[in-house]
Amino acid sequence: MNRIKLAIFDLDGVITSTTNEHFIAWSELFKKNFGIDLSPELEVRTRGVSRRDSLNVLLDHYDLAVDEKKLKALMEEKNEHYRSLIETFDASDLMEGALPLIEYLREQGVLIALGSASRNAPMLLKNLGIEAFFDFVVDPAGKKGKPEPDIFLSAMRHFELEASECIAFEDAVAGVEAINRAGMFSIGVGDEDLSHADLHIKTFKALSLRKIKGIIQG
Ligand code: B16
Ligand code: MG
Repeated sequence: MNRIKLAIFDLDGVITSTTNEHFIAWSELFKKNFGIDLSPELEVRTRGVSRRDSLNVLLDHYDLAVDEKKLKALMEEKNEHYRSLIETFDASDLMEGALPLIEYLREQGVLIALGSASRNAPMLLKNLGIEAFFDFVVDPAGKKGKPEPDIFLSAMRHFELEASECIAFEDAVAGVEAINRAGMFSIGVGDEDLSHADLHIKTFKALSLRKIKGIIQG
């Protein structure tokens, strides 16, 4: 009998990589509107962070202040460009090993949810052809963004589970922090310093079925 009943996946950086597309859209926005070339090291500070919070991080970095109307216009402009960049995404853009892991977890009777901060997540899941693998997709609208735990807790509550019955996968520092604050077992994926995760793997190839079976059986 599994102890773990629900696995929650982040999208960007875990199931597919849209890091470049997000940053290209932010970079063009700042160049066009403020004549600024975004410093590449800012990219990591927008990972897993909502659109509005990402924009505020970038504006603060350059000591720029805009009113709410301009803020909304900037978010909209960035999003339109970002959506045009991900239009061509398909199954070939899935992160290696992500889908086999999801399929294995489903075979083991574990429910699958998406816990992404991205409001474009439903479109991406469709483009990637993996909508049907998800029992629940969290709507991030109106929820506190990562590192607050709300997105992960929302999936847990949907299935009326306890945190000890959930695991979650994240590529971002703020995302792992959010899982930890939710009290769930956190699995950090990728090259970032995710030493605060309960388990950190560079790629899904590093996660054997034996290991994941051990985690879900507790
Ligand atoms: P959107 P995740 C996050 O996705 C991205 O990592 C982050 O860069 C982005 O700002 C955020 O989604 C919001 O995305 O503008 O599409 O609503 O990693 O939580 O899946
Ligand atoms: Mg992410």
